[in-house]
Amino acid sequence: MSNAILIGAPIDSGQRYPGCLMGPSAYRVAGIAQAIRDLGHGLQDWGDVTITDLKPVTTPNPAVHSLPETVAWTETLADRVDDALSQDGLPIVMGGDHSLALGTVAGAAAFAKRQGRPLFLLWLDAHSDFHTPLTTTSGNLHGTPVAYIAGRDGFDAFPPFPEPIPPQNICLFGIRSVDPAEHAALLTHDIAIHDMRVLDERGIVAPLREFLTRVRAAGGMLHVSLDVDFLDPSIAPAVGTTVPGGTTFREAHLVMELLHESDLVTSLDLVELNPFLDERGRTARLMVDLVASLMGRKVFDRPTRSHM
Ligand code: 5AB
Ligand code: MN
Ligand code: MN
Ligand code: MN
Repeated sequence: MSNAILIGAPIDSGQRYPGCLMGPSAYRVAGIAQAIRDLGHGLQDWGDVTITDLKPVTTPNPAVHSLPETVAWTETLADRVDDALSQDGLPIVMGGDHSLALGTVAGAAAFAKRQGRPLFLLWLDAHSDFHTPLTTTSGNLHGTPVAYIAGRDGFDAFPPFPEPIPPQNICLFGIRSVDPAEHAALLTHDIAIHDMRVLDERGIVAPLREFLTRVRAAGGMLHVSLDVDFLDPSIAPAVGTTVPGGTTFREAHLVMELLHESDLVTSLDLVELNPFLDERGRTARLMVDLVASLMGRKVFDRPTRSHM
């Protein structure tokens, strides 16, 4: 059983579609705490994080906006996630847009470094989020966390990433929208890219198991970052950056069920939910149900499972 720690991160500054800051409230209204408790886990809610003083940081790319806010969120969330892991907790960070992962993964990396354990990253997303502040053309920093985590240049305004994750320990899953500058950079990094073309052909099970086997063999920690746009917009409309051709209801649950059975997940982000764009709460409820699958809710509960 886990000691789940909910951390609200009401962040809107990494993109330009106001509403993600209502995400933490929507998850609470949709019953995330009770869903986790019902599965027998411990549960604390640390409330919503806030930022205070902004530093006058700059970047040469004039397109970038909200850099001081994003740097402040990064520092604060890294600290909160590190604290939660240090208390033997499973931090579940409720966003907020995906720029929050600049901080959450930095916190997990700082903790992993002290433990002498490698950190792995599973990125469930329509996008590769591999821009740097220098290459982004939209200027939206929610498109940059994977580059920061992998140790790419261009993040001078940010705290140095504690221990960049080697590309071989990063797995992008579900992607179907990659900008030219991201594509060029991905070609020079040995990151596992399971785009939708690959998942259509191979299904989700084999590629995910391959990655989880590597995490287990290395004795690694595993951070999972779940972007709402990983899901097909027909089942998850509450997101600013919809991309057709996403994962189905059952594919997404199966990912979560396999993650639960692996018992490898040590921290989790829920990002990009924009409740203002939802239809009667269905996206928030689906995200909570996916968390429940990750925490052990089953379609049919058998006493033992023999198919692993
Ligand atoms: B998300 C885009 N590549 O840089 C850009 O939703 C989209 O966190 C980024 O995955 C999407 O603006 C960021 C076009
Ligand atoms: Mn601390
Ligand atoms: Mn994303
Ligand atoms: Mn995305």
